[in-house]
Amino acid sequence: MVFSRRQVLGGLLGLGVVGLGAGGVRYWLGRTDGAAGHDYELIAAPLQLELVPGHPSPAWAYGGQAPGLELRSRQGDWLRVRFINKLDVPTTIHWHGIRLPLEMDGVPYVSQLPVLPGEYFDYRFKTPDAGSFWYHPHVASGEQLGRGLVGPLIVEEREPTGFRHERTLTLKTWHIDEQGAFTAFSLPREAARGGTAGRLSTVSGAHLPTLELPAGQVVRLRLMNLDSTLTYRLNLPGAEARIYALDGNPVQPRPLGKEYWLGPGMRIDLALRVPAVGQELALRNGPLRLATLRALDSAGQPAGDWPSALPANPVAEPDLATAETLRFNFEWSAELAGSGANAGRAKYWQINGEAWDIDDKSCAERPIARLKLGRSYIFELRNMAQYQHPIHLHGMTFKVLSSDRKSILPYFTDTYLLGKNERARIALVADNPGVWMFHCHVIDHMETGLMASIEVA
Ligand SMILES: [Cu+2]
Repeated sequence: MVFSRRQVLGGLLGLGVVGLGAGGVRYWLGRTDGAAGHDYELIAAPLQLELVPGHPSPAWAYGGQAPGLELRSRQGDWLRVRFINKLDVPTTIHWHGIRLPLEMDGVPYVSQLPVLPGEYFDYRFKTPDAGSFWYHPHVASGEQLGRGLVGPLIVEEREPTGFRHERTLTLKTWHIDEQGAFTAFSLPREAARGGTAGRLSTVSGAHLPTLELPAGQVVRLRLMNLDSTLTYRLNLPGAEARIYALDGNPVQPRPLGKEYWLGPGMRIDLALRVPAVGQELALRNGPLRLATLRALDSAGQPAGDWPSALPANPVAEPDLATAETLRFNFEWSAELAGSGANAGRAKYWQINGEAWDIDDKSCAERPIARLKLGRSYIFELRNMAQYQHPIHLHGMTFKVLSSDRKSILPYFTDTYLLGKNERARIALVADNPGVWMFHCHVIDHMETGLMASIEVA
């Protein structure tokens, strides 16, 4: 594997995000090629974040925010991000859900070398699919995501959709105590179960915020679970809400229903009809309020209509008739942090009998499956334990076909929430060459074994 030469930062201190005001703007206008320059200068740096009033937390931020700056691209265009590491630890950026070349995928020692303190790395890739995506490191993920290195990436449709209003709502529950100090991102007894949960819920960086939305209008809510552990059982009691996209891929619009289980790394795009002026809705996780949505006077705008379905993304349709079936068992592992030859990190989880070791740089040289470029595959996923696993594949989008636990309307995604003891079938066309991570997005599970690589060649 050949890596790009390390790019060492010189004379760039003090620069912010080029040309951007707060909240991000459409930055792709007037841009035609990916050859030179960049659209964003994105800095990772420490930030004192006030999550608990009066008590700063020593967070890590992208673009001076945690969760990070919202990046925007347009379907089919290049996104060019100069990433500058001003932390005192190595890091990378992985672009969750984006189908891109391996060398832009942000996995240390697989797609690139870690970006060392003081260095920069130019990420440049086309964004083939429109939707709600996100970005985060793939190095020391428990701490780095835990301290706030997570951010939304919105890829806009090429043509206007029927939505006139939209809001991005990021969900993250922080591992901090009542004084704002960080608590353990991983506890062994939790890692071996559902993962170590945080304590303070936030929506777009604020605890229990009140968010104002235009009364009577239909608003696209991009809800993104950027948490390391929690599955949110999202519900909006009394609301008129319809699902328009799951994890960055459009679906036929349908009612939100009672609740939707949004696992770590997953996203859901809802159309919400905002009620009359002054009325409020509760965005909840099960019975727990996450945020209040308040309807604000929308200054005489005519009532909004439900937009038509979003245009499908150009994802190849797997050929089920010729597809080869591969089986993946997600299991508990008995291998605890040992001594002697087994010294090191505990491994509580494994895939087909193999536990990934995040400290072993050679793991990716032993892919758990080798796929032939251009062929279709069916993966049978089997969860052998009673904890759920949001299973994520890098580099390619897959189609969820069926489950033994619930009825599935087949849809394309990058992450599937595999429920306890569930069996599910997914399918894909192996159309992106490389060595791709296949892992659980409960970070505690990933860091204690539940990761593998899949080679496409
Ligand atoms: Cu898991």
